[in-house]
Amino acid sequence: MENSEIAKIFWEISEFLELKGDNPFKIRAYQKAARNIETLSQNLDDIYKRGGIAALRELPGIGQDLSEKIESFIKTGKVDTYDKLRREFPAGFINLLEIPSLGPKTAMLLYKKFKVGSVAALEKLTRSGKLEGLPGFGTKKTENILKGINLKKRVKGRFLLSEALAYAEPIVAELEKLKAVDRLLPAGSLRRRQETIGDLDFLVTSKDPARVMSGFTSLPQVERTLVKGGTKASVILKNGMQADLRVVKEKSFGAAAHYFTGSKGHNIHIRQLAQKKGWKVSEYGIFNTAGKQIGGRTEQEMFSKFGLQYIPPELREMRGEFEAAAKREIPELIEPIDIRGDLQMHSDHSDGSSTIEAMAAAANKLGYEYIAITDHTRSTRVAGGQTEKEFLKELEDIDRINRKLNGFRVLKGVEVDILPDGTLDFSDEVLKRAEVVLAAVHSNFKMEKSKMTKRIIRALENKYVNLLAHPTGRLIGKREPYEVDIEAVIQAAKRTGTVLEINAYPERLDLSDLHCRRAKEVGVLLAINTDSHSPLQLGTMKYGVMTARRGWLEKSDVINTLPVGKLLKILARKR
Ligand code: DGT
Ligand code: CA
Ligand code: CA
Ligand code: ZN
Repeated sequence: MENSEIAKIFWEISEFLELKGDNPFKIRAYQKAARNIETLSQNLDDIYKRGGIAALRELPGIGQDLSEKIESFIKTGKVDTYDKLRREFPAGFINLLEIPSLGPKTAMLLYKKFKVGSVAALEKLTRSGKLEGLPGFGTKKTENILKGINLKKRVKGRFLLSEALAYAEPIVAELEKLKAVDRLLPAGSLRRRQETIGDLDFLVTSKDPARVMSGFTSLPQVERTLVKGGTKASVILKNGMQADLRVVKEKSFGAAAHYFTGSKGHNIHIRQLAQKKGWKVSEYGIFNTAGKQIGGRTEQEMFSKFGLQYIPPELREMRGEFEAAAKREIPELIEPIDIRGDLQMHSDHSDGSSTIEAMAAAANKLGYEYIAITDHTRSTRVAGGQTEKEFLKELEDIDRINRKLNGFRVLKGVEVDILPDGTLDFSDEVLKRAEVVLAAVHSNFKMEKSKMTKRIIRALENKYVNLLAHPTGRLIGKREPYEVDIEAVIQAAKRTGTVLEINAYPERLDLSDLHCRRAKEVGVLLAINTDSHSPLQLGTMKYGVMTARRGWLEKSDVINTLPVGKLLKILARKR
């Protein structure tokens, strides 16, 4: 069983309950559990095998009731509550729920009024213009429905980087166990750390390709085999993803690694460089005019033979990497080990599932020197946002906790809401008391572009705002970024000395790689934060680092690589 399967069931249960107008706390509990499960680094199956239902109950956000539902799903592949709820609603309606921008309430309305029971039928209906003019269905709303349909089509069949990595991991482990496998490299977009992954590409060197082929196609993760040749195979995995495997000889390993890592555009450029010299490049090597192999045993040679500095996989996107490599100006990309702390997370003072102490202990274990606790403010009621008074009380708790911690530091932070007019949810008097103020948009996402841009810039102009959290608000495959002039926001960050966040939460990765790069060019500093709601989620930092690397960032571009003293100085520079 995949964790994502049970997470999806919990999400859907929450949606059904919402539709029925059930208890909001119950709904929230399902959503929280689903979110926690999605970012869990271990497989629920394994946890259950090792510790039974008691171990499930220890997971954040999973109580008696939900642990029983997980157990039932592991044992029988079914959850009764879910099946019952589904039966209460018509099947056609369930199909509509798959559109990201369509909430259960609107879906139900459309279903009842127009008897549409499929995504295709809804698209037709929306395009016909019949929806416009209905109460509650302006041009904006129908546009959003179409956007949601497009979004669903576009990401269809693609997987989040985090999902693909988690899925590839056990496959890599299984393949490495095969005796016939000498070298193994997961290549393709996965190696380039692209934010969504179409399929997995494995490269193997072996003296016995036939053995590798049969080993690969009989992996437990394989659903069915599409192609099985002498050195190539393609399979469909049980999660619906395709995986390709290629076997090459040792002397071609570098050329094949380069070829199968891509991107396609990057590969084509290398071929053109070869042509200019009268050479030929393929996945088997670099060959001279006489057809003799003159390079390609190592990947390094794929660059050095052309007088280029080595280009890390994350940069192979035809975004100026060849020019930089020729000038020997490839950046020294940030590494996970450079991270010294995490500046966005939630505790049980708002919608987190753990105490401040537990978050600190977990971060300490990861080798961090500090964290900032940044609970929500009052306007974000659904996420347990605190009043000013509750927040000031939390600060006292943090002081008390810090006195007990040896050297590790919990910074006093807050994730304050940016209200529709760009003012903040807490007064300056209160914000002043925090060491790290993150400002974020959590409501009124559908503003006009110029208004949204003004709203955010006004927040950046507040001298207590250190950081803009998840600057575009996107959820990959679920919600488009809000309409905002990101260039103007980056310029405002520069002018006001505000740091921009790379939110490492797997479906956010916000800022995206390209925006990070632009921020760096303009001279804006960044912070990579996990936005964790439980200790286990702290591990998602790696996805943020991957995004930063694709954004050409170095250690010096990211403030949470600094020791706490220097960090606090940077944070204090606006005040
Ligand atoms: P994906 O799977 O859509 O997330 O993206 P990739 O980049 O993994 O693409 P994929 O799986 O089609 O191919 C893996 C790599 O193989 C790709 O990055 C570059 C190389 N490759 C595939 N087809 C071609 C091609 O037609 N020309 C060249 N030059 N390289 C190719
Ligand atoms: Ca691929
Ligand atoms: Ca492929
Ligand atoms: Zn937030």
